[in-house]
Amino acid sequence: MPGPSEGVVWLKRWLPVAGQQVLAARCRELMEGPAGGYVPTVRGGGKMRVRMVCLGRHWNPLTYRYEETRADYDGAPAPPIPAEFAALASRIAADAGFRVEPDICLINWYGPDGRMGLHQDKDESAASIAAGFPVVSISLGDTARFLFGGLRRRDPVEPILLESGDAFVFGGPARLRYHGVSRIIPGTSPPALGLAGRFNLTFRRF
Ligand SMILES: O=C(O)CCC(=O)C(=O)O
Repeated sequence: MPGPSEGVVWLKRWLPVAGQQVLAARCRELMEGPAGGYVPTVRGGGKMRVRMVCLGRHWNPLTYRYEETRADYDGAPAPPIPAEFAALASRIAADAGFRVEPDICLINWYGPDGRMGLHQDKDESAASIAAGFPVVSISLGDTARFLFGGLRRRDPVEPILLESGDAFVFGGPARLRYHGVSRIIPGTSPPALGLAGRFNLTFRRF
């Protein structure tokens, strides 16, 4: 597992279960609210294997650009990122040794068959990526088999089991490392959350 000197920090069980319950309830509301969750269709016509909601800016899966409204779906404006979400992400980043005020949050819901192919997060501004502002992720619910690779798609990937409450941060020289989710492990969520699946929140600075 790469470490802080390489820009990668895994904060196991960063968020206690009580905090996870609060965050999971907010994620549910946002998924079900106006401009809530939908299953995006990507370039080439395939459906993603997650339900997604974007806060702060909408990530368009057809153009791979951020925009104000959901041009690929229903034209609804992206809801703002709640101040408490941005503050939470800044705290996680600080614990990982980074200073950042994220202005985008993508919430992904993974059902039992959820997964996400290996990709780089490179649609933020060139200035943000050059500055190495990290991607900050926090997981809730079922454990995910997260794959963390290198800067080239063909580099070896390391499987990491991200559990509920875990935060994972990669920035600086690691900002463009490939990553994805190969599977969810059903039945592993803390019972107190009442989740049959997984929420993952990723924060970035545009
Ligand atoms: O679900 C995860 O842990 C990763 C999500 C992800 O890769 C993304 O939103 O870009």
